[in-house]
Amino acid sequence: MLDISSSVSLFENAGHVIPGGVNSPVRAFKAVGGTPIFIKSANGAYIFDENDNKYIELINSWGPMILGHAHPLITEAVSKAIQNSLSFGAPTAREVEIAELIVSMIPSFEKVRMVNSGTEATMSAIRLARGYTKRDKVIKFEGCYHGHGDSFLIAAGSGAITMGEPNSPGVTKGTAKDTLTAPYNNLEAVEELVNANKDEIAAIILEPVAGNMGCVLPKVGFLEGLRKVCDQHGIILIFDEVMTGFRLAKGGAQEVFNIEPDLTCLGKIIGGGMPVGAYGGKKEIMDFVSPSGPVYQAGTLSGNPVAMAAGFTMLSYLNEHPEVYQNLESKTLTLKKGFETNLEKLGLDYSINQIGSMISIFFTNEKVENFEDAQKSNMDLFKNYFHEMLNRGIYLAPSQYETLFLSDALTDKDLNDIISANFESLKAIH
Ligand code: KE4
Repeated sequence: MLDISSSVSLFENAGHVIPGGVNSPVRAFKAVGGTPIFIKSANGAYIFDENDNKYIELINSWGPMILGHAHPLITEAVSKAIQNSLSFGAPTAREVEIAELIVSMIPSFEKVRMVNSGTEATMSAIRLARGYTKRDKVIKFEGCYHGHGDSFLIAAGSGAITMGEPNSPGVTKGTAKDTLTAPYNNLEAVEELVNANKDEIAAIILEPVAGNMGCVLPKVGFLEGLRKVCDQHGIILIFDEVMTGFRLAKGGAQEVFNIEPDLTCLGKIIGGGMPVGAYGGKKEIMDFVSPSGPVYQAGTLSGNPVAMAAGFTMLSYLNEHPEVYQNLESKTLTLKKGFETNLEKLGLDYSINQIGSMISIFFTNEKVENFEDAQKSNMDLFKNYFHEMLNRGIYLAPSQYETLFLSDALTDKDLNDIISANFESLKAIH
């Protein structure tokens, strides 16, 4: 067992002054139990905790560190930017540069607005869709997470076409009634909702590849079907690419699946590890955003020069080195093949979903195509697996409902170490 005594005492102290001892719930290890590891530093594919234990990293700050931690180009850009002060609250040349770069990278973009988180991006996109269409209702999918905006903290309604119910205290019934939910990959359910709420639906929002119920891919025809429904009924199609943007390709999932949403939300990689989000799309819609239009949205630190320096450096590198995506896919396929071989050797037939550098093992032998399927996973097995891997120095997302993200800093030896730890851990829990 690793000595994590420093994390234990830090977590104890943290609990006295921070709700749950963390600044974001998933970090508290609630789904897997035990003490969250307090990280002191990270470099490339490795993170180090407060007891100097070294882990191979497969969370990468939930996506942003696609090139690995402390990439010299990014740390250098940030160090340089800081010399000129940290924030002006006024327009800067760098914001124009990064906006031009993002518009050139994301197929559906004509204009983009920078914000400070994925949540801000999705909240703003929904408000814009409602303002533009003058309609109130939105459709989201069970198991898709779009940040902590009130309109998204909604459980599925009791019936297929009943309105949503709050799934957090503090979200009002008034808000919940305007969010309808459908099972992911279920086009018929969407058509039923649209027909039952004629001309009342402003937007359909989804993760084009889901990463918040574990990694779940769109079934063939699902995204195309949503595009068609939106075109037929004047509904704004919003891709939440906070995870998939710049991860699956430089143009995100919309490039991979060749589908043009009307609005796209971005986060994570866009900031290179700094707090950045963005939303964008066709100029006809984006020009509805203040100050060019009536839909209000603002932010003191939006387009912050230090964050823009990190983000611009990250995106420029990805834009100029498309080979990163081939590398990432090949490393992830090596991992997937290793996991599949291990499962076969141990007579286990758990499901693995993978696309690009996103991968999840579900502890169920059934296909996982939506949230209901994902819920069939054996959570106790996942929990034990998580800790077996952690104790072997492999840092996984502490929930079955999260996806793993690889970085291009992983070496062949790292991949082999992960595959060996996977075998030993699976063996240990069965
Ligand atoms: P943030 O507000 O956390 O930057 O982004 C919210 C968000 C929006 N859309 C998608 C598809 C997302 O995955 C996220 C945030 N992802 C989680 C991981 N499942 C962030 C980790 C956390 O909540 O601490």
